[in-house]
Amino acid sequence: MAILPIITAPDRRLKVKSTPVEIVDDKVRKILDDMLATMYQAPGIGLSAVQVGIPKCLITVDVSPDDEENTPLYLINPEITEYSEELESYNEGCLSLPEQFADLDRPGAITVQYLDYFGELRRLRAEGLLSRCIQHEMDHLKGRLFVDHLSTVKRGIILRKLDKAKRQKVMA
Ligand code: GNR
Ligand code: NI
Repeated sequence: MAILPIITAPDRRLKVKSTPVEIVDDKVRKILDDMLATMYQAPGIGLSAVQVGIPKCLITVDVSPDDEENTPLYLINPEITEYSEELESYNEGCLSLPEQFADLDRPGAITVQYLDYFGELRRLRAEGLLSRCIQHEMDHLKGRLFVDHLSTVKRGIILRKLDKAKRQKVMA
């Protein structure tokens, strides 16, 4: 398994719309294995392939608490078939916007349909952090980051903070 470099904003590659996978073969499973290792190493609770420069509809997720057994989830070609009407607020972060956070409203619960690691069609009802994470990852597949849900002013503040942090890293 390989740890892949995670692309951070601003980068045009993060705006690319991902394309569905046609066949779930060993090549796809190898990407998912590398994504999971990269996600755990980061550490993060989710990762989309586009964040490691592969614009395909592939997502890994694991929202299990640190002190519990890992429960990795692989979602291939996910589609949300149902959103709850109730919105929930959560302080969202992103590995492609390191150390930046903002409160964001999203539907609290979703139903998602996807192909699993073996190419089997699955349906999952998710709520709480799992629902949050899947919606965040599916945004990545559409070339969207969580800051794209914010006002121009709030997005500008975060992107400038990120730019400043990056420049200070170069200087140090
Ligand atoms: O690790 C992550 N944590 C997180 C917290 C709140 C809402 C979404 C996320 S996903 C993020 C990893 C990531 O950037 N995935 O794309
Ligand atoms: Ni993200």
